[in-house]
This record gives sequence, C-alpha cells and structure tokens, in this order.
Amino acid sequence: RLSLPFSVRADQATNPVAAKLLKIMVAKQSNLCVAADVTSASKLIALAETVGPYVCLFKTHIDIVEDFSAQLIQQLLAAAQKHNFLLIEDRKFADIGHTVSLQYSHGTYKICSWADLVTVHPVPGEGVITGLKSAVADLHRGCFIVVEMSSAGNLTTPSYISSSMEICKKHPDFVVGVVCQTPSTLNNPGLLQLTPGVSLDCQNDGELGQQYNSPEDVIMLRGADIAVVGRGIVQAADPVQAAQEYRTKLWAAYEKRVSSLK
Ligand code: UP6
Repeated sequence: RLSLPFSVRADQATNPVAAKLLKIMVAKQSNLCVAADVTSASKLIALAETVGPYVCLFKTHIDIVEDFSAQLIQQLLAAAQKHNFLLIEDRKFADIGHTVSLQYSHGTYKICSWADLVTVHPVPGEGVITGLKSAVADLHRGCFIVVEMSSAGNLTTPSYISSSMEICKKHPDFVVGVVCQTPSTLNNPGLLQLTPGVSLDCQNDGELGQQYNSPEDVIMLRGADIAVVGRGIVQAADPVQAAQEYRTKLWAAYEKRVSSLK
C-alpha cells in the first residue's frame, strides 16, 4: 500500500466511493481532509467554498452547527460538486445495528442522504456495519472504521486494532478504510488510511488530549494516505493560505514516500 501511487490503487478499490475518492485525490493532487469544526452554517459554507479547491474530503461534525437547516445541506452538496470533494460526516457511530441504522437515516440530519462517507467505532462488533449498510442499500456510500485514536490515553489497544481489522476485511463493499495512527495497520492498497492529529506547529491541546504530528511525519512515518487538519486550518489567521500550505506539504510527502519505497 505505502509504495503504490493513488492512481494504481484507485483500480484496486473494492467499493465505488473509495475509487472515486482516490481519483479525486489524483485529479486535485490533494490528500488533505479539512475538519470543518465550526458552529455556524455561514462559517461552514464559507469554509467549504474557500478551502474546497484544496481538499479531497470535507469533514463535518454536523451536530455542532447551531443553525442547521436543509438548505445548509444543499449548499454543502453544491460546494462539493463545484470544487470536487467528498463529504464525510464524522459521526463515529457506536451502537447496535438497529440503532445506528436509524441514526444514519432518520432524525434531524438524515446523514445518509448527503454524506458520502461516515466514521464508525467498531466497539459494538460487526452489527454496527451491517446496521449502517441496511440503511443505504441503493446508495453509493461508505465508512471509515476508527480503529485507533489520536488522543492521549486512548483505549485502542493492539488487540482491539487487530480485531477491528477483521471486521474491516468482512465488509469490502462498504468500508473504504480506517482511521488510525500506525502504518502497519492496513495492508490492502484498495483501502485508505485517514489520520487526524496533524498540525504544523505540533502544539498539543493540553488536557483536551489531542496529540499532533507534522504533515510530513503522518504521511512518511505513520502511513496516512489522507491527513485530517482541523484547527491548523480553521483557526489560522488565513485559512485559505493554511489549506494551500498543508495541501502542498502533504502531497510532497506522499510523492516522497512513493518514490523512496519504489
Ligand atoms: N478526530 C481526532 N482523532 C481521532 C479521530 N477523529 O482528532 O482519533 C477528529 C476530531 C476533529 C479532528 O473529531 O474533528 O479529527 C481533529 O481536529 P484538530 O486538527 O482541530 O485537532
């Protein structure tokens, strides 16, 4: 996986959303996902419109938006189409299959109607995946399984990670990859490693527990295919300039990885 170009890996993807994402990454030369952790609809749309050209994935926590509306979703979908990125709702589903199928398709957010991708904690077992799948039989949708977290003191032990990878292997039609911090976790070149905890200044956020690595280190040492950057972009003095800088550095690190492992 680590030595193969994304263009080759797109042909090895086991589901259409992973293939689409890999093709977007190649077309835009971007392996940057912005974590759009803002609490108003206007800020969320402004980010999608301004950093959209530089990202392959736009990650939301839709439940932190104070003035959510159906119109916001229409605007997000329009921005995604215009700037050619996918939407990932970082819902981190973590309940029994029946409950997650309702959380995915009903309620205020109707996540499966607009998010190409979602995140899932495998802690409930395989039913969490079959539950989500049951809600979207005809849609092109997928999930990243959170097998290892970035935060200090996380409970994702090596045995939890390896059991989680077994669940991942059983659902190649729905799982597009894993959220993790360690390069050896994922071998399948058709799947993607999404890695948060990325910042240029690498200042952790103290008691809140986030732990950061540099763009170069997450790609070269930690095996990330796509890096998630939140506050490093969203809270920068100039978020557009920051997005451009992260995109350039992350893509250069990916090219360096592929050529150094050839
Ligand atoms: N995230 C992590 N660590 C994980 C999984 N997910 O930080 O292990 C998510 C957070 C946040 C983003 O929910 O949206 O990635 C990181 O934001 P930051 O760059 O501002 O720390």
